[in-house]
Amino acid sequence: DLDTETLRAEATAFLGLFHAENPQAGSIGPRLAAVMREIDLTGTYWHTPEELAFGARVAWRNNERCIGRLYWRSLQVRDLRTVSDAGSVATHCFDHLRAAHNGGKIRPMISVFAPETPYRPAPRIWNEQLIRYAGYEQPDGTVLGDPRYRSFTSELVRRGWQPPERPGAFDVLPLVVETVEDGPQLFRLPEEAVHEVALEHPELAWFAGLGIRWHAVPVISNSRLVIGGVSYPAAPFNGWYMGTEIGARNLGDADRYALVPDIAARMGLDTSDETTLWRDRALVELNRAVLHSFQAKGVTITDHHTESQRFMIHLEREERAGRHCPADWTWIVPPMSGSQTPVFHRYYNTEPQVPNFFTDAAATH
Ligand code: HEM
Ligand code: NRG
Repeated sequence: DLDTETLRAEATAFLGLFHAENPQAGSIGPRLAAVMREIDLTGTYWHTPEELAFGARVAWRNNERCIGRLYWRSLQVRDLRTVSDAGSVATHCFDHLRAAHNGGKIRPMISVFAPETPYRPAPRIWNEQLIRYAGYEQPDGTVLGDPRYRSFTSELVRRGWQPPERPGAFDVLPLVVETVEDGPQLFRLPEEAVHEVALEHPELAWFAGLGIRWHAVPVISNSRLVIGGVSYPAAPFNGWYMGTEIGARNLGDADRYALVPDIAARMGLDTSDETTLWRDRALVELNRAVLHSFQAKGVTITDHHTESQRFMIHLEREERAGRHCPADWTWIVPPMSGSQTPVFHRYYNTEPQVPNFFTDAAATH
């Protein structure tokens, strides 16, 4: 039928790529024949560990939104395809957090759980990332914590999650793993798997008193990894943070923690007149605090100038390898001082490529 027809075509294209870039893997003929036979019999096929690792790395290499792709070859791949029950998925996610944190020297890593198959739906992780902070709607309509997770937080409360006795602005949400057998199940994250950095500023002594913190490792957990037509809906992955993700967006956006007006006021800036650029000045200090605090604690982080330069090197390397590197300007250009980075001043290939990561609309909370 049409589905297996598409699967055959995507499997063929992927195996072609795999064998072209990995000559040591031998000739494609026998492998291709075996995969076609397997699709005939089962409606899907099982990647070799080598195909899986290559496919995950190339999915990163192909992701048009990621500025950190220079390191795509270094991705550590945890092959957990035989793991499918909710409790084991959760436990392996917590192990992933510990292994990726690595005492502060963060390792880019992906954990690939059971694939989607015609005979068994894959497990799914509801959370956007393994570590996210609750957002509690207050009686006065404001939100305590991260407003982005306001509806997800109330959904979890409906499902029996008990927030801490005294709710705070940085309460880690439980993990939700859904399987066909057991439906969605909630798991509290073990404390030692959650590493956080308390923010302080290199000069502004009052900054530490604000009690702002952020988690050390971003592990995206609601992206579907697709390799050669096979879907892995549960495949959480991480690299390290670029400071602006935290300082300019998570803590700065008006619909997130919205800290800029408060910091500007404490800096004594004139916030009655936009032309003083108080927003820009406060945003810079907030971002300096993020980079400074991660560095002081020995947790890997990068700044948007360094990462932009590295991305330019990546583009050069890809071109030299004869590949078209797809990139989305609106995601690649950093959210502050864009024109001060080289990635701002050019156009990119936008033709999408597979393998890749896809965000399921249904899985977004
Ligand atoms: C997006 C940096 C590693 C896959 C991004 C973004 C940044 C970034 C700044 C944009 C995020 C945003 O604006 O919200 C980095 C850095 C890494 C890294 C510094 C350090 C090694 C990885 C790894 C993978 C990956 C290991 C996958 C294996 C992605 C994907 C997106 C993305 C799929 C799009 C996310 C979305 O659609 O929300 N990355 N990244 N990145 N990155 Fe990376
Ligand atoms: N902006 C999000 C994270 C998105 C992906 N960024 C990375 N990915 N650095 C946030 O939590 O702020 N990564 O795999 O390292």
